[in-house]
Amino acid sequence: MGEAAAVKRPSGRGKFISFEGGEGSGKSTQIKLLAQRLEAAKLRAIVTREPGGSPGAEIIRHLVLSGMGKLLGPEAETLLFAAARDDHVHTVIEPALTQGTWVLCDRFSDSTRAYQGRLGNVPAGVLNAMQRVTIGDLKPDLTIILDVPVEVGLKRAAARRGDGAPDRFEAEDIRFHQELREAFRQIAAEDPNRCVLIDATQSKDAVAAQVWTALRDHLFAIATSAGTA
Ligand code: T5A
Repeated sequence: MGEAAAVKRPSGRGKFISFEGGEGSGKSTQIKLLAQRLEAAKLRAIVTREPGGSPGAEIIRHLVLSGMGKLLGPEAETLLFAAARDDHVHTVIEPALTQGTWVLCDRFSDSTRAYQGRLGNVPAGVLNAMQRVTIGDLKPDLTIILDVPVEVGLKRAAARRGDGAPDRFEAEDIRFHQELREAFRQIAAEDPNRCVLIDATQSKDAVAAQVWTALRDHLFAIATSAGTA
């Protein structure tokens, strides 16, 4: 039986899947592999990213990753991420989900919790207020958190970058990245119904197989048991 026939597909609103993790953990690689697999299963999906994903948000992405936001301080930098997310959610993510298209997003609000919250010490009350304005009740149906030791992730990111300069966050010191890893592991532990933590030191294909298992267990199983497939 082919993959398309084997998967019971839900109808109606699209599913929202975010990928999170430290620098170089393999998010972009896994999103591409998942998009190909969903396409083979005849599911309509778009791949997008944060910061960015819409024309307005891509302008803010450029600003933030250049280091400009850092000069303004953690709270102002958080506002920039929030402005980018607001545009992205309203012009790309929500319209796609409403049309039944699945959305695969490279980073979303958990990145704000980890980078600006835990690492930037922006208070939870500030983050919650911004979240209410930008995304309201929207949250991913499934979040894949790719976990790699910091040295592995930074080495991969450096190899991919070649001679280019590290961006605003890649340039932070090793302790920053270690705490970041802990922040994502904590997010996964606190919300096991939504988050799946995957050991991303494995081969690309082995990680992709675990991503697919997570979809099957968290999304397809729910859709099937709800009788919507
Ligand atoms: N940010 C973002 C915030 O501070 N707050 C927020 O709210 C949001 C949304 C975005 C930055 O913005 C910050 C976080 C980020 O620092 P970015 O340029 O989008 O920056 O970069 P990242 O999201 O950090 O992603 P990276 O581009 O660093 O890495 P990926 O996508 O995780 O990794 P990927 O797939 O490009 O892989 C890196 C290299 O490793 C290889 C790949 O081929 C590639 O060469 N690789 C593997 N090698 C061996 N085994 C595997 N399993 C491999 N998987 C991938």
